Amino acid sequence: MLALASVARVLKIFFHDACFDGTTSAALFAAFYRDVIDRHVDVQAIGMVHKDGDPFDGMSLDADDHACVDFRFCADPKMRWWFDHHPTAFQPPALRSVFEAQHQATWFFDPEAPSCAGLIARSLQAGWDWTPPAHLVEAVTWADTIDAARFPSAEAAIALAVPAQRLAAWLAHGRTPIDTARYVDWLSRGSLAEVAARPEVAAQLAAVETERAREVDDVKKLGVWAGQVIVFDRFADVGARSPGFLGYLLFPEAQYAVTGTRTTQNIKISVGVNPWSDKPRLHDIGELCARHGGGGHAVVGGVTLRGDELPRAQATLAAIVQELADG
Ligand SMILES: [Mn+2]
Repeated sequence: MLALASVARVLKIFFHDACFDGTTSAALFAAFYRDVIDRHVDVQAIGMVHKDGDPFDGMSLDADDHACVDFRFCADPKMRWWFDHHPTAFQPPALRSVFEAQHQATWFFDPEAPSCAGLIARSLQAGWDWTPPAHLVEAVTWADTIDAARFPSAEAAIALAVPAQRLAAWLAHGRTPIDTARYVDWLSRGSLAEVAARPEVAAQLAAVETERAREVDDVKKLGVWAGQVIVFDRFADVGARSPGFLGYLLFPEAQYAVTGTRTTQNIKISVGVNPWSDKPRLHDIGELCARHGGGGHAVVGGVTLRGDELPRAQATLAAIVQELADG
């Protein structure tokens, strides 16, 4: 047990944006903080995206306390709490020696954990004897399933039948940073079903379902083969989404999928191994993406560049496809 004497007024939680596990992790930590550290804490949830260079550059650690969940290690001593399970958490790799030398009791890293939310739940139970409320236990179980793609089939993975999967699809696209910060607060206090039923969210979830049908047609037309890699280049279509698991449903022979998407702010290259392919995986995707300025896990990763770096993004996508296609 740690002695936690200081009372925090404002807690900033930096979390992996647009991600079911990232938001569940943030909601879980917010609930813990209210239960154990400061009942009246004002939580500010801030979505983080992986980018080339230091993603914390320009993020001010000016609150009373700071936490980072499901996202890269930040060596600033003001980042008192840290939980991550991404093998590429230490960038540059020299940061790993800071982590290892300091051994903070409030830093947790387990690259084997299927979800960061699961890692947080286990760590807070062991260290602070805190048991999450039932609604968050349910969300953690879903984070383990979704983040590790533990679905029996691509059909099951893209299903929108239950609130967790509808919310995961909505988080992946279609919401604003403010929506997401409010979502984290709601989930810290209520169940996935309750959050999905909120009027602010329900209408957007319905829109996600409507767009799914159109998305199936678009993605079918979009896929281009490069060896065993299916490539979805959506750079020309600003705001278009990554097909995610839908890509594997429509192109089940693919061993890897590489997608390029673009908003006005960011350009993203997403790379994944088909979880339902029985062919052996020859590449570590997180390591491959890290070499291009991104990161991720062994089976899924990405590179995020600035919105004005299209030529570099096109070259990066081509290089990644080439490397995967060469086997
Ligand atoms: Mn995660």
